[in-house]
Amino acid sequence: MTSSVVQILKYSTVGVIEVNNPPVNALSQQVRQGIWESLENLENDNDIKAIIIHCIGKTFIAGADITEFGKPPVEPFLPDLVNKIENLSKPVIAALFGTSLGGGFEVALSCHYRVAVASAKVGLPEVNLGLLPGAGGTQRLPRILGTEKSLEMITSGKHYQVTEFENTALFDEIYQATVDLKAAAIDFATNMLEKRNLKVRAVGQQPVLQDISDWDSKINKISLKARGKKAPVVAAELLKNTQALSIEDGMKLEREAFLQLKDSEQSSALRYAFSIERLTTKLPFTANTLPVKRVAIIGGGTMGSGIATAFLASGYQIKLFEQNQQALDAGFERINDNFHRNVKSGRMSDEKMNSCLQHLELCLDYKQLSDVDLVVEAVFENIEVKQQLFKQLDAHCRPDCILASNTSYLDIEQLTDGVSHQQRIIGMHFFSPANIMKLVEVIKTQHSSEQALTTAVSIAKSLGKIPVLVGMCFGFAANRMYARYGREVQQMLLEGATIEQIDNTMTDWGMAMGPLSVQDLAGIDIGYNARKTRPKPEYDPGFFTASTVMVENGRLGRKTGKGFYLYENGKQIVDPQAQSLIDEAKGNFDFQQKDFTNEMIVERAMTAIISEGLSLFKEGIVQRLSDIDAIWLHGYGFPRHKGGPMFQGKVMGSTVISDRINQYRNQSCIEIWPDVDVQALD
Ligand code: T1G
Repeated sequence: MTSSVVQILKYSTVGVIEVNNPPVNALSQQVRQGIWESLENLENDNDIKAIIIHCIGKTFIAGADITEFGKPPVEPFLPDLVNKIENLSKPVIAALFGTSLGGGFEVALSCHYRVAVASAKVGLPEVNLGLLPGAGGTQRLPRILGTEKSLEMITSGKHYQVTEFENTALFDEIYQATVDLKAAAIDFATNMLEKRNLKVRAVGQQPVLQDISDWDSKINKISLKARGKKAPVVAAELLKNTQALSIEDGMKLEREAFLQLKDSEQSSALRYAFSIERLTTKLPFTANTLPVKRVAIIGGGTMGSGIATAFLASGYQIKLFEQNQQALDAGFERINDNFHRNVKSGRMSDEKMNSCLQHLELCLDYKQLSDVDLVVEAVFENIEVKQQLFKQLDAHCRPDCILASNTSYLDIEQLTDGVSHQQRIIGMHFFSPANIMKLVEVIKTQHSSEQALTTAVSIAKSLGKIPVLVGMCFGFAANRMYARYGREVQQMLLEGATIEQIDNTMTDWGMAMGPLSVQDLAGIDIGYNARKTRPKPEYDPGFFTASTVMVENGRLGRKTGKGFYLYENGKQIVDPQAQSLIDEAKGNFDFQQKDFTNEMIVERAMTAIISEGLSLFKEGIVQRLSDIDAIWLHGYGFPRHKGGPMFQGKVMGSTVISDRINQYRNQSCIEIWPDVDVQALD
């Protein structure tokens, strides 16, 4: 009995159901059907006394098939499949490796035994998709681990090393990572059969281990942490309300809650986010990637040291280049601190840190760059400085060495004018802190080769980053859109909104930080200096007046102890002085003052972002509207359960967006609210 994704193998009295559905053995309809039929086949086979569910490839089942969620469910439904496993007349053993997640872990929980390799991980990450475990996970896990641990696992959506459950009923055997898992599972079944110890142990027939006494305070904490996300709170309530029910009644309530969440906007936004961040690496061309092992990072400042840290942590050989020993030592210290923070937070072991740092070479002489495959420059954001640097790189690096600039807004073609082999020149714009933030804009100049771009995207992915291919324009895609957002909120400051109201409104709506707080964090002078490289738009008299006033009063943000806010001992404090500077500046204009509500602020800010995104798409700076959402999710702390600005635009629809743009254009001008193709949102 075989299908293209599930086959049966027989080893004496042990039947193995083998799943082979790359890339992650997701429980597609075909896989569910194949397992269902294989269970029936083996249950009716008198020679078979025990059944193993095993997968080949990189992992045991990693969950339901996310690509099926948007379509009507097709039988066999997963809850029915897991119940079939549990109620089978013969013992079923799950053999776990890789990441057994969601529905995959639920299949394992419905088995009568579970064995795993020590390197395996398990988890119920459904809340990350705006869902909850919908195939018995909320009912079986508490029957094995108790409600307290189950509540943590289900509402956090985290992945757990199986060794964490060594002395619990979750696993019957945990083998060394190098074991032949299928053989070990067959031995386990055979030995247990010989000892007549292999029983049909139905987890669902056991009582829930009710070890939570303070449900309300736990649920309250979960709700605060959820910051508007529904799924974790619904899951917690479900666990509380079903802990004393039978598995049948509990699964009925689980199913209802699951279906309700599945149809929610939050879940479609979170599922959208999951898929689009994997879409960004799909390029409109195919080219071989160049081999890159040795990378030179030029500049050991905040950005350069962060970028070097990211490369080192992913196993690259790094040459950190600076212009003098003092700067080089400072760069090394920053990298060292980054690694020590990783170790302190438990993200990295001491051994791993030491082996990474072994791959760091400190350089002062351009000649040392003659063998590198890629250079990422992160020197001072000044055209002349960068032009001088690129001349040196051209003279000392191999002609096929990719030269990437980390500039956030300078014209890369201008920086590299005269450099040989222009096809190897690109941008790789990391976001600060570069060892933490996932977004990398891979910037295509008019000469960049498809090979150089493909290589840069593949490298960014190997760093665990989200690369987005963007074209050349001032601020590329991310900063251009963020500047549009900044312009709109600062214009609202000139029309009556206050600093605190703007930031609180946007954070209450879900943004990780208020836009004015972001200015203070980054340094208000960064944008101010960037804008000074271009003429002030005649059509926009109020253009970034608030930032200008701050900078001209020495208020650059956190780094000077005050900007839009005051900073004392790291605490951000509302500063009436900042607001009065803006109120004073308002006197130079005759903008109609408005009594802003929070909704007005969000609506206008979102429409500005969506409008700029549509312009970027129309100009071909980005390949997809969803790439813009990946930028906002991973570059600017956009609330993941709202999908991204363009997802929001799709939810609101082209007519609403068009009407809003027209309304704002009438109060302003077409240069600020240009014609865009709103139909792209449909
Ligand atoms: N369904 C379909 N495709 C999936 C998938 C899934 N569950 N998970 C990953 N893929 C695809 C992914 O889109 C990409 O495709 C490729 O696999 C490699 O993924 C009833 C309802 C498993 C840790 O949430 O966390 O079960 O881009 O790049 O970095 O209660 O994928 O190559 O075309 O991420 O090695 C629960 C989600 C579902 C797991 C592997 N499960 N996946 O990471 O590879 S809901 C999840 C992951 C559920 C039940 C409920 C990761 C991974 P492509 P990748 P990776």
